[in-house]
Amino acid sequence: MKNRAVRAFVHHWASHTGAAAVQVVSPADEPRLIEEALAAGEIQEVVDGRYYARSFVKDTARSEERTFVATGNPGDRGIYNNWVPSDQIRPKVEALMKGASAGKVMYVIPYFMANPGSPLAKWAVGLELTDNRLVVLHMLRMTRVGPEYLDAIEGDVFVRGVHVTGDLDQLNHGTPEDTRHFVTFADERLILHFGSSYGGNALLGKIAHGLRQASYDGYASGEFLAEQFMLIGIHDKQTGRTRYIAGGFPSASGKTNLAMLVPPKALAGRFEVTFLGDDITWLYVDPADGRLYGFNPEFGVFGVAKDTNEITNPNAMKAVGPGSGSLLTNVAYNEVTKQVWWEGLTPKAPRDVAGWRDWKGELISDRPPELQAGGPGHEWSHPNSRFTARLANVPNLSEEWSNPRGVPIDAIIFGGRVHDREPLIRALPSLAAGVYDGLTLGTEATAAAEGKAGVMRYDPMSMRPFMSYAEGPYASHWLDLIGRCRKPPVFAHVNWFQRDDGRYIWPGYAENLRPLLWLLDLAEGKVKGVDTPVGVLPAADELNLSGLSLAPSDLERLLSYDPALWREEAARRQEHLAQFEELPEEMWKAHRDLVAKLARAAKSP
Ligand code: SPV
Ligand code: MN
Repeated sequence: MKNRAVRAFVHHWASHTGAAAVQVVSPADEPRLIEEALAAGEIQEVVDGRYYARSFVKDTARSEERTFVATGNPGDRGIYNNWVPSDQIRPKVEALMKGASAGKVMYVIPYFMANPGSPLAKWAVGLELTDNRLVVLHMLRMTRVGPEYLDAIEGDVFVRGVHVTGDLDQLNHGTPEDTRHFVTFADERLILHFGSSYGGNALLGKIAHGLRQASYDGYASGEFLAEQFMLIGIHDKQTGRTRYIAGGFPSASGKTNLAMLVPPKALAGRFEVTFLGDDITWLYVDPADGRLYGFNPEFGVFGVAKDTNEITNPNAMKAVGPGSGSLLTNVAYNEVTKQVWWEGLTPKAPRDVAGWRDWKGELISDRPPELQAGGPGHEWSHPNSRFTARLANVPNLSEEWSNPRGVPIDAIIFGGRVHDREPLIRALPSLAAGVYDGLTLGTEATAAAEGKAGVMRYDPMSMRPFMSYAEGPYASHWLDLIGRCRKPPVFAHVNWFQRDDGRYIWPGYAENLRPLLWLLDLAEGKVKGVDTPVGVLPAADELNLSGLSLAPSDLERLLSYDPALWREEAARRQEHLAQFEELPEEMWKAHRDLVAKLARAAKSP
């Protein structure tokens, strides 16, 4: 690698971590690294050119408590970003990393979070140093890798990432002495992650650079937004047009399924959904046409395996299918047949348990007979088990995926899991109402996750775990940036999760295309909708329901709202918003508008 700043950085950290050797990675190294990882037992073969890995049992997900944003400016402290002063945390992380890669190879991964030629190219260049070969194999799928990306730059404008695995058995996970540290020094564009080799904790291009660092850069420069959004095209074969929707949904609430959607039979003749991204979108305004453009900075999909099957996500099944070279992590593995299984892949776990091991590596046949079929608390796979596939393997990948400019965004949607209050879809009448809706986005804690089941966890813009600066300025930046559009996108809130006594009222998955088509019709004035205090809802006859049988009472529930529940929600939002300093007045005004409309709605019969 030619860049002097790159060489200096590598020298410094190789010496600090005590690595035994340094290797620069390019895609040509993939076959060799696979061979080495197989030989070392780090991965195992899955039938037809795929690979299986297990992570350390206590290292299976992101850890929000151990993730920090550090800067030199106390004004960057927000409610959710876990801000710490850089000078306080830097010595701690550096001490933990000192000598911690002794005897290991330090892999140098030059990567790029955009398409070459992107107007945001300057923010997309990164360098990850890691002492873990499996992390390299993931990065080769999740990012564009190659020394040329860093050789092309002048000076030192690249994100510097150092990942040191540490002795995973000795990190005191979940105790007051927990030594894991995942720190983004946002004003220095430096990422130091110590103590995990899993997912976003270790693949630094993804959420550390792609979300935390990039959203800070976007704010500091005033030029862009980086959000945990999926990005799709909806192509209408009748008109020949494709319109684009970006959407924020909290982690693990169906973004990948939505982005890979195959239209239901009755709509498939006319519409096609094309995949741009399933987890991250960078957004900017092109002054040439005054439109908001978005692109996916990633090169692959790191998707939740649980419940992925031919019905919920047929395209994902193909993306991880034979010959795809995909990696599967923490699912169940059969060491005899070399097959994989996860909860929801089929209704029941394989009946013949011979050769099967659960995600911890334990033989299913060693379990007492009544626990061999799995079930709550005894799952074969981990709930955060994942597949890692290249975008090139996603069957509905958009032709525009490699367009350096990205795609013009027609609509922005937000959605969480809400069992009673949120209608199927409600369009929001203005930019301020849309940003307000994003800031008050919430999802109900499920029994499996943290928090009390059913209790609302607010997750602003679905960025709560990835916030890098304070929420007030964050809202201002949104208003400012999208306010520059001459043709701004429409905003809407969606909810696939309304329940009636536990039963989901809306079938979800492929059917989710229907409310999105309504939104696009509304944006073009083809339908009018029904004006309510919470936004514009579809009239029952405006939703294309052909081929779907839905009880009229269910449809009515999906397309209505309950003012009493919304008044309770408005009171919670008041508290939620009051935490944020320097919240722009437009947000309070949007909140007061909602409260006033709800009060009037309550008085009418
Ligand atoms: C998420 O948790 O939102 C992810 C997976 O996308 S990870 O990269 O591990 O954060
Ligand atoms: Mn995510």
